[in-house]
Amino acid sequence: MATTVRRTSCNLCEAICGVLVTVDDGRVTDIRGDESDPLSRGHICPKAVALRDLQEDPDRLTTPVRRTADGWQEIGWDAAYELVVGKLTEIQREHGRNSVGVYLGNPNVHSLGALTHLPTMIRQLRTRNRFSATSIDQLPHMLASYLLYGHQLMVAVPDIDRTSYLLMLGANPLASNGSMMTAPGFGRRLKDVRQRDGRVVVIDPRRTETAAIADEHHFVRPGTDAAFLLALIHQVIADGHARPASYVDGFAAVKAAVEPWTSDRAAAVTGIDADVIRRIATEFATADRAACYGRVGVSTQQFGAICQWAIQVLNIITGNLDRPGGTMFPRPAVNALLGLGRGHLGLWKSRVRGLPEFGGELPVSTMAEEILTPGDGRIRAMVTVAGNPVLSTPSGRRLDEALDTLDFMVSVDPYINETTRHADVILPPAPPLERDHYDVIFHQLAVRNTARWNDAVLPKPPEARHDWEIFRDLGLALVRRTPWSRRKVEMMARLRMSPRRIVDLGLRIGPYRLSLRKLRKSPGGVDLGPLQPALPGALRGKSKRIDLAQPMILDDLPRLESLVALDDGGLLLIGRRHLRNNNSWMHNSARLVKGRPRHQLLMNPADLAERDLKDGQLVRVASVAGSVSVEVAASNDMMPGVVSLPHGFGHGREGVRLTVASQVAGASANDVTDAGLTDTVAGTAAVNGVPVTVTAG
Ligand SMILES: Nc1nc2c(c(=O)[nH]1)N[C@H]1C(S)=C(S)[C@@H](COP(=O)(O)OP(=O)(O)OC[C@H]3O[C@@H](n4cnc5c(=O)[nH]c(N)nc54)[C@H](O)[C@@H]3O)O[C@H]1N2
Ligand SMILES: Nc1nc2c(c(=O)[nH]1)N[C@H]1C(S)=C(S)[C@@H](COP(=O)(O)OP(=O)(O)OC[C@H]3O[C@@H](n4cnc5c(=O)[nH]c(N)nc54)[C@H](O)[C@@H]3O)O[C@H]1N2
Ligand code: SF4
Ligand SMILES: [Mo]
Repeated sequence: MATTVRRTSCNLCEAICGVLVTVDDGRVTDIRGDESDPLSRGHICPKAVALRDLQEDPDRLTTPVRRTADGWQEIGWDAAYELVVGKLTEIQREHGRNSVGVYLGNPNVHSLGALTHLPTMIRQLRTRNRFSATSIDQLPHMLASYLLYGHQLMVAVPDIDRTSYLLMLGANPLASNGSMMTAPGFGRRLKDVRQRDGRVVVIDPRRTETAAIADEHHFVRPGTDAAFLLALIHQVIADGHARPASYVDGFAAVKAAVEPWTSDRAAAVTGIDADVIRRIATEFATADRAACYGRVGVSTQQFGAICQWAIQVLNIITGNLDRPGGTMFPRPAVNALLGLGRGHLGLWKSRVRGLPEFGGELPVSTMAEEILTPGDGRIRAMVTVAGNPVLSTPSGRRLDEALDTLDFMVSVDPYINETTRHADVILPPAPPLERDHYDVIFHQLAVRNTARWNDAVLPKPPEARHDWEIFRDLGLALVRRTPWSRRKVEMMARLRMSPRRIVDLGLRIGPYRLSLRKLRKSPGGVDLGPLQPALPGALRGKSKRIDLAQPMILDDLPRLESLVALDDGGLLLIGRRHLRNNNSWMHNSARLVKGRPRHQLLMNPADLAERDLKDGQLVRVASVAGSVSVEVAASNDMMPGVVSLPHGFGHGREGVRLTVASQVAGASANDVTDAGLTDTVAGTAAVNGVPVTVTAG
């Protein structure tokens, strides 16, 4: 038997762990952590082994399929492209460019080929109805980066390996493995902070797995973190602890804006003791090196933009931005900022609700209404790529129905799931182990500068296509239909360049003058050292200054006045993640889904008792948008008045071809979340803090 051990990386989450894959006669027999990886140092989680399941899953599509009256029929690639491009151009010719909508899902940022070729392909559609997971995820981070640092992707990450005080809000890296900060082995890194006599403080409406290993955890009423953060800033300033750098403007305006937010007022709103708020403010401001970090729980809520701005302001005024152990800007070998514009907000608005675009995309919460509402500019065809918005976006049932009304839909996806079951054509890309990989995005967010290129572990069968080849061929077919222009030539050249060539170029013009040849000599990756201070030089604006006084945010602060009314005895729904789940997919791996069930609604025993409900019974969770029936589990880890339901469950709808997943219990949280509930600043979906009722049934 020919046994080889190949190095690659796991691309299933943002931790990008290095892995060793053993291949026996073309079959994967073992997957383990790579100790020599300079970033992940041997760490992996249970999901890594699922890379093998993805490879071998009999439900995974390997050729394009087309929906017919007699069910799905396999077709050739060229015929599929012709059908797709013909339909899309026909619909656009008849109804205008915006009649084609696009949804780009999460796994795209984990695929090299999607990053190099998908944006160029989508540009050829010239539609303003573009949506992605960004607006139900990290949009507020990108907005804060755009406003303060001049580029939507210039994200400051906590320098976790050197910090002595980490304040975390709305993040559970022990389940998620970290996000908007690539720090594989997050748990171990947290323990190291404490071993160095540092402190880890967690603010979360649930006592999470992360809270359990922190020094301190405080419940916070969902959606009220903004008040907590403003009170911290208030207190830091009142104590005379503010020391913004010389290149920071707008301090006076911030001081005035946080004036009303005393610790006492914030305590009444958040449920966190005023003394605790004051103490955290003092400890944070006087710690050697402190970093404040907030993730999904403080992004996908009604005040996400204020939260992410306030987190930056707290780091900035305490002198922790851009210093070791504070929050810092990575300097990756390929500068991802070059591949993406600086950002913009509100250049156009959504047709029905008038919500603003950000970076060229409209809020995903408007997608269903843009399909369903008659009139000029209505979406009549959809392109979805690596996404399952029926399960992943709010008011999912409505979207499910909306997709049914389309004239045409094409999905680039390896599975027939709750979303792609509506497609007319599905184009499946080759799986991760058959691809070359370089992490353009997550090196940009990593807590240490490293670089790693991986050749594909397994050969791709000749009849399969890489995702970049699919985007190249669709893109070229679309461009060919346009009249000659300089742009046309440029687009064709860009689409024809391979990901290898693009990464090689990026490495060569990058700060370390690497090349693909050099990187391939170290398949375990190269270490480029700890993060380094970079400001003000690295700021994107001409002035090289940071202006804290962003009108868009300051003008939004009065909306916080509504917070006082929240405490009405009702229940607020939040989400959660589990180590062995991955958003709406990977439930089709039997190895991953085994073990104790994880789909239940978690509820504090006092809230159960108040409603005469019993642990384990079926309950109905209802909001103004919809309801689901699901088992409830009593949990003392839940803040009273808050219930938690993970998203991405609720498989097995008609036509779905996910044999294992269809047997997984649970309901879709997004059948309850409400597309009408958004952070109005940039339209981010507020899937945390949704008012619900829970009754028997
Ligand atoms: N209620 C609630 N809803 C949420 C969240 C929440 O916290 N609460 N979280 C939100 C967040 S942060 C996100 S990012 C979204 C994620 O939601 P989506 O953007 O829908 O992403 P996934 O659920 O990861 O969808 C994965 C899809 O991509 C396909 N896929 C996997 N790998 C590839 C590939 O390499 N190529 C292609 N073409 N397809 C592939 C899978 O088959 C699957 O159909 O969900 C959001 N929804
Ligand atoms: N195993 C696994 N890993 C994943 C994913 C997955 O589905 N499974 N998804 C990946 C993706 S797409 C992303 S974006 C990241 C997300 O990474 P994280 O942000 O770490 O995601 P969560 O584990 O959902 O943690 C969010 C926390 O916010 C809390 N929360 C909810 N509402 C509020 C609130 O109002 N205030 C505060 N302070 N907290 C609140 C929740 O209780 C929860 O503990 O994870 C990634 N990693
Ligand atoms: S933490 Fe798990 S899923 Fe994430 S990259 Fe590492 S092995 Fe893959
Ligand atoms: Mo996400």
